Amino acid sequence: MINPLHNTDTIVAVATASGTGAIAVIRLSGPEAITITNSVFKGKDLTKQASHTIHFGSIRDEGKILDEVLVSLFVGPHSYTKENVVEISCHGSDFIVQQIVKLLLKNGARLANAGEFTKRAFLNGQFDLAQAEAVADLISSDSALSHEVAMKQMRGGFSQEIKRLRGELVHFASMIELELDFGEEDVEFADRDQLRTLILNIQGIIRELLKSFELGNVIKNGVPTVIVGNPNAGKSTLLNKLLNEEKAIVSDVPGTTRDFIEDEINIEGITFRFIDTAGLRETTDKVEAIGVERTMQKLSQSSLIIYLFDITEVTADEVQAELDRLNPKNLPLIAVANKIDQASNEKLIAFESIENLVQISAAEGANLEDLKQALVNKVNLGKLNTQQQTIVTNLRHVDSLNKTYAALDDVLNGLALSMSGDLVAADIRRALYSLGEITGEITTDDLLDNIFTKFCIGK
Ligand SMILES: Nc1nc2c(ncn2[C@@H]2O[C@H](COP(=O)(O)OP(=O)(O)OP(=O)(O)O)[C@@H](O)[C@H]2O)c(=O)[nH]1
Ligand SMILES: [Mg+2]
Repeated sequence: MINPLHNTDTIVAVATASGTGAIAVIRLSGPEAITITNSVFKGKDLTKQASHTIHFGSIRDEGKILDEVLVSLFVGPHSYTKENVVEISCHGSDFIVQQIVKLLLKNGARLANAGEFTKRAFLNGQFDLAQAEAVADLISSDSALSHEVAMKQMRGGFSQEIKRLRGELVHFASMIELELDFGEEDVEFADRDQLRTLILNIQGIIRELLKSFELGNVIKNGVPTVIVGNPNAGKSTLLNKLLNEEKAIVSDVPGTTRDFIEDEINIEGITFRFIDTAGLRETTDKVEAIGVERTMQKLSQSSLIIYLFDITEVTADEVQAELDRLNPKNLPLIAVANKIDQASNEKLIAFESIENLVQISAAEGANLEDLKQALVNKVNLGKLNTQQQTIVTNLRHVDSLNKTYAALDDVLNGLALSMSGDLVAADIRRALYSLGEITGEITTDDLLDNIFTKFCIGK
């Protein structure tokens, strides 16, 4: 672990988004953060002020005033990075911001790399790796659920669970290793039955965590929902109605949509990524044929299918046959009858044989609420209790959990075969290693780079 106040450069970056806002915040971190700021600041002597105080003054470049600002001081280790941190709140003009940053660079700061503030916070022990990753998730959260899950992870919910599992394993690993110290003597400090029970227990918890990723992924990245059907069924009309925007071209010419068009909306806290596609039909038009091919591709990649048909054009039997043909993998599918504004009562009744059919008029926006409800029900977050349940949202964590699980399988095999203690201990160590990767007890430079370069500069 790096000693917080030693051997690091002082870094600077704009912490707010670029563009004109009322104010912008420039952040510095490092041993010289306060002295560098002080050298361009006219007001109180910042080096003599207490931590967690705010000071009004001006930033000057050789006597010329660049801006009037507020400077917030955080003296290490009582700061985000545990180093000295200064936040300069200036007026939100990109020009002013750039001038101030340049001035700070000239006075000894260096531009921060992507994620470097958060990386320093991690290296200085502010939080563990899973929590650092949650900071990025929190910043990009765009729905109630993704926010809740990221917040929980940032506050250490997931990390605690992993640390608890690790703690129990460490105990056994050290007991077994202790046995090895006794060499030839036939001692057994680690109760093999207890160890087996513990491992089965941990594997059960890992299985739950892995299962939660299905949901975690949906929460974080949205549910890819493809809208398919015959040409002219009203797919693009539906997309536009759902998005409340004229995103896709609508016309009475069959084969209007050729490339797929997608956008997201949030329904009851869940993000759905709707994908409008080219209508399915045999076609001699080269471009349209490519579109149809892409539809089939999107169909196989999506998590949820809306099969939309024009109720005035087809019979219930035809629809049923098409449903069976389109969805051999049995993905969650919602059948939707469109253009009910033009359908007779007999027609509507004839379709009652199709299970869970939603009937809408995309053009008039009728029954769209029913469709939204059906979408939410399909995703079935109803069972979810985000308060209690730990939800894995990160592919890197899934990978580590899988590796841990496999190593634990090896431990079980070793126990079943009464293998020698050193081999069993090695497998336990391997499981510990993979678990430790999640929270960052075990790290490599590559791993850290990989994680933090995905952050943007200023985080
Ligand atoms: N009466 C009625 N007409 C509709 C309804 N929904 C769509 N339409 C009309 O049906 C025609 C086709 O609509 P689109 O949304 O372009 O159909 P599409 O499924 O995207 O068609 P392709 O892109 O060619 O596959 C347009 O003239 C729409 O105005 C509806 O609910 N009722
Ligand atoms: Mg279309």
